[in-house]
Amino acid sequence: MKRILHLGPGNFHRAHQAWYTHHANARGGEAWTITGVSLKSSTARDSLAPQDFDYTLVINSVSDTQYQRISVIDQILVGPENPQAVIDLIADPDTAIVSLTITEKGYHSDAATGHLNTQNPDIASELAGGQPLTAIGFLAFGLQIRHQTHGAPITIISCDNLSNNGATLKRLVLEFNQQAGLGLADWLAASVTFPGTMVDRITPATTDALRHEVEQKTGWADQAPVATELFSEWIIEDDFATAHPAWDQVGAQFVDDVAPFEHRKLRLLNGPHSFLAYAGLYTGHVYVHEAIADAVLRKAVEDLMLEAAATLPASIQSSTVDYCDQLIERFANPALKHELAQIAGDGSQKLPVRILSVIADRHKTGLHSPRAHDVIAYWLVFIHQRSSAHADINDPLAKRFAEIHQMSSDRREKLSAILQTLSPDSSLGQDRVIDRAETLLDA
Ligand code: CS2
Repeated sequence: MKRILHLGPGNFHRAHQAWYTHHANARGGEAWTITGVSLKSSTARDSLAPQDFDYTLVINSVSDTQYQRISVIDQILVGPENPQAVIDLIADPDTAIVSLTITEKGYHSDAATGHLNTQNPDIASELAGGQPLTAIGFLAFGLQIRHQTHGAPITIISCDNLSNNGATLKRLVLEFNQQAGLGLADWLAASVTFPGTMVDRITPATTDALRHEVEQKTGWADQAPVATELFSEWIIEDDFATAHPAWDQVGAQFVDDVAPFEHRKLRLLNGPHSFLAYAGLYTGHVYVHEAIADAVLRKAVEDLMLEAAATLPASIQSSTVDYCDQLIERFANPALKHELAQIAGDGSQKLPVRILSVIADRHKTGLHSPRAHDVIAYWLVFIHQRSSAHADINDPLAKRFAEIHQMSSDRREKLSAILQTLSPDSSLGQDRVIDRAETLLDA
C-alpha cells in the first residue's frame, strides 16, 4: 500500500483529491491510502476518527443529488500534538507523495517580494530551531530526515489556488532549506519534484442542515459529510518522481504545461467569485446563487470575465466563451448554498492572485481594468465596514486592519492604508479605486 501524506484535509481536499484517489483505487491496481495532517486544529480528526475517516460526499447537480461514501483516509494527525509523527511520515519510504491544500496564506510568501516571509513568527521560530509549525517547515525538516535515512524520491503536489503553485512551493522549500542550512539543494534537484496543478471543484462549508440531510437520505449519522458540485477538474503537470494513483483513469488530466489552465481558472472563476462575494454582501445577498441571479451583479461578472479573458494565452482563448457560460451555470446552482462570506475570507491573500494579476497584465498593454478595479473597491468597502462595526475579519491581516482603523479618523486615509496591504504597484490606479470605494460607502 502506498501513501499520500496530505497537509490540510479539509472539505476541499475531501471533495477533490480524496475523491479522485478513492475512485482510482476502485479501478484496481495498487491501492493508495491518504494520511491527513492538520497543521492547526483537531476538528477534522475529531469528527472523522469515530467513523474510521469515512465520510459522505454529497454531489449536487441542478437536477439530482448523489451520496457517495468515500473510504480512502486512514488517519489524520494533528501537527502540534505530535510534530515528530509528521516528520517520520514525510521520511517514511512508503510515502510517495505529499500533497497540500493549506490555502494561500499557508505558504508564507511575502506579498511584495514572493520570497519566504522570514518575518512571520512561525517561520522565524522554525528557523531559530523551534519545532515545525508550518507546512514549509514540516516539509523541509521531513525531507532532511528522508535524505539522511534513505533518500528515496518523492513528489510534492500543491493543490492550492496560487499562481504557479508547484514552482512557488519548490522555491519556498529551497529558501527555507538555505536559511536553515539543511544542505538539501542537490538532493531536491535530483530526487524531488513539485508538479504544478490546477484544481477546481466548488465546495461549501459543512452545515448542520447537510448532516441532517445525509442522515435522512442514507441512514448514516455522518458527522463530517462534504457537499460539492458535479463538476470537477484536476490538471496536473506530468512531472512525477514517483508512481501515483490512476488519477488519469478517473478524470484528472496530465499535461506538460498547467499555466494556461491555471490562469483561466484563477482569473475567470476565482476573480469573479471574489467580486460576487464583496459586491453580493454589500448588496445584501447571502449565497452565490442569489448574487448571480441579481441582474446588475451578473452583468458585472460577465464584464469582469471579458476583461480577464483578454489576458489569457492565445492557446486557450477560443475556449473561454463556453468556459464562462458553464461558470455562470455553476455559480447559479441553488443546491450548493455556497455562502458569500466563505469566499470573502482571506481577501488580502486571494486578490493579488486573482485580480491584481489581471490589472497588471492589462496595464502592460496599455489597457485599463475598470471591472477588476471595482472588485478591489468592494473589498475595501468590506474591510472598512467590518472594521467600523468591530466585526471579526477572517484574514491573516486582521490585526493590521484593526490598527489601520484606530490610526486615523480620516476615511480616505484608512482606505488608502488598507489598499497598501495588497502591495499594489503603480499600475493599480489607487485614486480611482479609492474614489469608487468612497462612492459605494456614500451611497
Ligand atoms: C473560492 C474557491 O473561497 C474561494 O475563494 O473562490 O474556494 C473556489 O470555490 C474554488 O477554487 C473552486 O474550485
